[in-house]
Amino acid sequence: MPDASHASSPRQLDVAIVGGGLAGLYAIHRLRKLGLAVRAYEQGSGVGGTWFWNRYPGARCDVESLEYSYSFDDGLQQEWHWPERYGTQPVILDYINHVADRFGLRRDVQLNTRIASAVFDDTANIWTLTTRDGETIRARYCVMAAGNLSTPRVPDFKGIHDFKGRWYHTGLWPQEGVDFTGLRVGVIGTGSSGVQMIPIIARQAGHLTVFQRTANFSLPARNKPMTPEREGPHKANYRERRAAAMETPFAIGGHPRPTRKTLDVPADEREKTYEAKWQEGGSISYLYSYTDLLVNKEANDTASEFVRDKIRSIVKDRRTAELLAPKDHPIGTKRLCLDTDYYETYNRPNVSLVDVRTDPIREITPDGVLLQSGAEHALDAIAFATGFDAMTGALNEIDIRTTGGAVLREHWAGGPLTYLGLMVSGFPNMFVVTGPGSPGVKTQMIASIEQHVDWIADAIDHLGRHRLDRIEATADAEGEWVNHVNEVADSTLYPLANSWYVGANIPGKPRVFMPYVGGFDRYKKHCDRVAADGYPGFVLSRHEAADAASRT
Ligand code: NA7
Repeated sequence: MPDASHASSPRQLDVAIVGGGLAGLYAIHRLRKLGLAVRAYEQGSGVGGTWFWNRYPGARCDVESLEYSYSFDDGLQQEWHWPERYGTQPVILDYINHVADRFGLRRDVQLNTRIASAVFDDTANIWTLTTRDGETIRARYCVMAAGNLSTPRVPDFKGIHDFKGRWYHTGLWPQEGVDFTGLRVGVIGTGSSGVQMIPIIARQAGHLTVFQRTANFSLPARNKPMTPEREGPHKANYRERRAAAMETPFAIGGHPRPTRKTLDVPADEREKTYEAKWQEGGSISYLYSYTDLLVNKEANDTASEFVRDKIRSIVKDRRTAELLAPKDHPIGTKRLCLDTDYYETYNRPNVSLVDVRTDPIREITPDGVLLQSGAEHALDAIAFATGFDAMTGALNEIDIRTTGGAVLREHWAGGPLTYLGLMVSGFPNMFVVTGPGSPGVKTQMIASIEQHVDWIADAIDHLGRHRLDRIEATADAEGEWVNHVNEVADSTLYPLANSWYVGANIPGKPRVFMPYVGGFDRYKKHCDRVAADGYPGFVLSRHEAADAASRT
């Protein structure tokens, strides 16, 4: 419960952290080590963020578990045992809870607390955060660790509230789980969440109807139990492996970098390479087949067609296979899904695929889903796998402004503007973890979280050591960075896809390519250089009014 005792006298912090997921927890740990008074505010009733909320059947990380974990403490990474190649949601949530206990983080997390507004007082040099329950918190610095895929979106379908059955969203899945046994179930959406969930629901449901607007590429995960032969050598060289991962574009180690261009390789050799990668499982390995798969359309076509042919060979019904074979985007330009038996599921007699690209959903009726053509699909339950207001949704839900008149929603009305994805001009002392303009979502997320939080902690430490107390990105640096992010994206195939990277799943959202796709390695070096050079692109200052206020 929110701590009502602070309603009248605001809590005073050095750093207020919004979010109690992987980023918020590490921020507590890292900033506390600087001797700062910190506290994280988390709307969930438990820590874990994404892994707290996304409890849909089959929810699993698509990065291997030995990689997708914190690196900041060697004892932690040595003692934790991951039971499988890829972590499931329950196991990852257990891990996060273990971390919270092991490092005593819970005492600085306030659960069930949603931040409604954050206002920076330009004169007093202080952020004031207000919770939905009216508690106020004052802090010198504010760290937004609110997540990139944390604002679930159910499309605004007419009639949804009159549906007689039960409906769910993957990102707000009931903690007690859902029993679909024998029911007529509809899944709307075939991104990563739908692709993971569909095979499992198909095994429970009486009948499963999948409503697909856009086919996505999916590769076999080839999940398997962790073996001592896999775990032992990895842990024996964990530090070296983590350091090597920092030198890669996705912050994921263990995959040799490609050296050859796709079209320099004879077609039969290419097929063998793709086949080996398909058998190996995982997305990085496949995208690392050749150097140019994400920048050369003709090269990409070969990798895309290989997967389309796989789909055609697995799915028996030809029409269904063609519907499932993506043709509107190059492979890898949308989040590449990993699955277990996804395409095979469409061979089950109790599963049908409905193409809502050619015949869109008109409305949800009390009995099911009605399409524009008039066709109606009777359902007992609907699972929305329709995604999130990605990257900007969580911050835009908070009323973030300054007494000087800056309003984040207005500043970002045409798309998010940041410098390095870390700060926003006009909003001093507010840091963003893995936000738009950073490579976060295109990398092993925990590596990016640690890199961002370390950079933020070092910046705050730098300010303190130089008796400074304000840092702000300049508008020029922000503009240059946004241009750079766009230029890099435009040199790749990414902008060809309608994905959440460009906000395409949210009607009316400005189409801007949000992640930095120049690579984690390049980005980290750039951030390190900015810090080493005394923070060019930022204005660092000492704030007299705040000094006066703090003396009174
Ligand atoms: P995604 O990847 O955004 O997928 C959402 C899916 O829902 C996608 O197939 C959408 O089709 C579909 N969708 C959205 N709105 C509609 C409507 N109105 N009608 C029909 N279909 C719709 O979200 P996920 O949760 O699967 O994955 C998010 C990330 O989490 C993932 O990338 C990983 O990083 C982890 P569309 O493609 O827009 O045509």
